[in-house]
Amino acid sequence: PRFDIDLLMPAPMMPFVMERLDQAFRVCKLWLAADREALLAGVAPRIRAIAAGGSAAVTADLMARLPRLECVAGFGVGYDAIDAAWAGAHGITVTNTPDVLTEEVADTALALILMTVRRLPQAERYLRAGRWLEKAFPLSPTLRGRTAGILGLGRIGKAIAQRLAAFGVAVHYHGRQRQADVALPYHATPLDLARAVDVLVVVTPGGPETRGLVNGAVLEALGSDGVLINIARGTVVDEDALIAALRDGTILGAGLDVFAQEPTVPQALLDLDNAVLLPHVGSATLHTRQAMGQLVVDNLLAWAEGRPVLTPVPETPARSTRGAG
Ligand code: 8YV
Repeated sequence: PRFDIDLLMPAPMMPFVMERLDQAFRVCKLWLAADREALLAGVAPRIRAIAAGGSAAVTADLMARLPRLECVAGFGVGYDAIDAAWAGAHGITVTNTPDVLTEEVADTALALILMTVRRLPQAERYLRAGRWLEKAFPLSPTLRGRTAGILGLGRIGKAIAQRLAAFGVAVHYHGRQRQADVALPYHATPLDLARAVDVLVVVTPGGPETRGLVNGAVLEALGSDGVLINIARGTVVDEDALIAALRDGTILGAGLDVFAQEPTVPQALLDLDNAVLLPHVGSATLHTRQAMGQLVVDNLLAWAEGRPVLTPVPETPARSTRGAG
């Protein structure tokens, strides 16, 4: 390899990412080991970087076992599986893959909104079941005249808002702070936002700060004509409260790309006809996943060459981006 650096890879990544990392580093592929614990104990003193693919958890416990760790490069814009606060406090750089997936995820969100409101998956199932031959598919609810609320108006939230505007849908938002340069109506709490809209789109980061933010009260405020869309993290929504709200008509429907315990989806959700369920495909195109994978590689190469990493997360202290030298 090009660098005299040991890199830990806890879970498999895209083949081209693994190839490029193999060319640059000595890569310890943890998932291949028969005895992971033994392998980890052996390499731990030498590991200086982690490439964290998929939902591989990079916990404080794991990082604390790696005394020379300097850089954790995550695949994905969301990095709730990485304890970035702990890393930041210990001078460890954490990177994610923002920007390159923004438009893709926003496209998925719009698709999910239309699928859910217009009941398009149900209509397709109806056709395939041969039921069209008997009678026309029942008339569906509409996007016309709706107001959407973006919960978390970051890069992806703004790309969704832009698309909704093109569809003639009014957009409001809630975030931790009102944004001075945003003209959209702001609501100080998720509850206030839910009261004002009938499509609630969850685009917040995951993690402890947003856990259960969309609870039973928020769903009740969204109302019986309301639609919940979640393309963020399953943890942001109280899944049990959502199931109850879908079942008893507290809300009209839900479009979900993310779940609390992926890839397990509760049977209660599978049983509900007013839920549209996708297997976490928000960014899942070859084009966008390649861009994300390349950004993981580029962040690690920048760090190894002593350059600033391209996309550090905010928890990363500035001084830790000095690189490996
Ligand atoms: C990926 C994501 O599916 O970027 C994110 O935060 O959730 C998705 O792009 C995820 O990184 C797991 O591979």
